[in-house]
Amino acid sequence: MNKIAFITGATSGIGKASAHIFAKNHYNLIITGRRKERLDEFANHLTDKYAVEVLALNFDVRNRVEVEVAVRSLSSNWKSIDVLLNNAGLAVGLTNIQDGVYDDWERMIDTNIKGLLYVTRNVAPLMISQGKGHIINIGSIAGKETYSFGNVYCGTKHAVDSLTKAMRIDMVSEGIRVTQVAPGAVETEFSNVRFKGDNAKADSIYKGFEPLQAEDIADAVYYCANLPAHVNINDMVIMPTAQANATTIIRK
Ligand code: NDP
Ligand code: 8X3
Repeated sequence: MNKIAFITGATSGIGKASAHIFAKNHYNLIITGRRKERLDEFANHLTDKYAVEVLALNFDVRNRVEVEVAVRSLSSNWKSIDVLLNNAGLAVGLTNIQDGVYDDWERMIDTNIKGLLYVTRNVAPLMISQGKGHIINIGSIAGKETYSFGNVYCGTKHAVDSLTKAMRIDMVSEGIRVTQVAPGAVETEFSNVRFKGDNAKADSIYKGFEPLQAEDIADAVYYCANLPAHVNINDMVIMPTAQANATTIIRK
C-alpha cells in the first residue's frame, strides 16, 4: 500500500515541488491550499502523471474550524498519514516595527504560527494512534537570524524553530519524528507575496546569483522523510552557495 503525505500550501513553490517528488515516489497525497482552482488542477495533474491517489482539501490554515472539518472529513484510508509537511506560510511587507502594518503582522502570525499549530493539532493524533509518523516543518534562515525589516516574519519563523523542538519533545515517546527544514533564498512566489504583487521588486531579489529552486528543498524534504525508521534529522539549514547568511549574498 502506498504511504500518504499531507502537504500544506501545495499550490505553489516548495509545497508544489514536494508534492511532485512524493508522488513520483508512489506516495498518495493530501494536498491543501486556498486557491481551489489551482489545487484541483494540480491534483488531476499529479494523478495523471504519477498514477497515485490525490485528495485536494481546500481550506485556509488560519481558520481553525476549517482545518478541523477538513481533517475530520478524511475517510479512514486517508487517515493513516505517514508524513505531514507543514509548508504553508508567507511573509507580507518589509518595514520597521514602528511603521508596521497590523494586517500584515496578523497574516504572518496567523498563517506561519497558528496555522501550523492548527494543522499539527489535528493531524498529530492520527499519527499517534498508529504509533508512527513524521512531521516536517518548513522554517527559514529567518528563524535562525534576524535581519533589518524582517521583524515579525523572523519572529514567526523563530517560533517555528522553537515549536519544532517542542513537538519533538512532546511526541518522542509516541514514536513520532519531527524535523525542521530551514531554507535561505528560494525562488518561488514568496517575494511576489511579500511585496504584495510588485513583481519587478520580487524578481530583483533573485537577480545576480543562483538562488535555490523549490525542487532543491523538496529533495531535502523527501530525503528526511525516507531515512530508516530509527533515524531523524532534527534540523536542516539549506542555503544557495552564493548566500552566507540572511544578509550576505554575493551578486555578480
Ligand atoms: P509560495 O508563495 O510559492 O507558496 C506558499 C504556499 O503557502 C502556497 O501554496 C499558498 O497557497 C500557501 N498558503 C499561504 N497562506 C496560506 C493559508 N492561509 N492557508 C493555506 N495555504 C496557504 O512560497 P514558498 O513555496 O517559498 O513558501 C513555502 C514555505 O517556505 C513558507 O512557509 C515560507 O515561509 C518558507 N520559506 C520560503 C523561502 C523562500 O525564500 N521562498 C525561504 C525559507 C522559507 P494558497 O495561496 O493557494 O493558499
Ligand atoms: C525566506 C527567506 O531570507 O527572505 O524565509 O527570510 S528570507
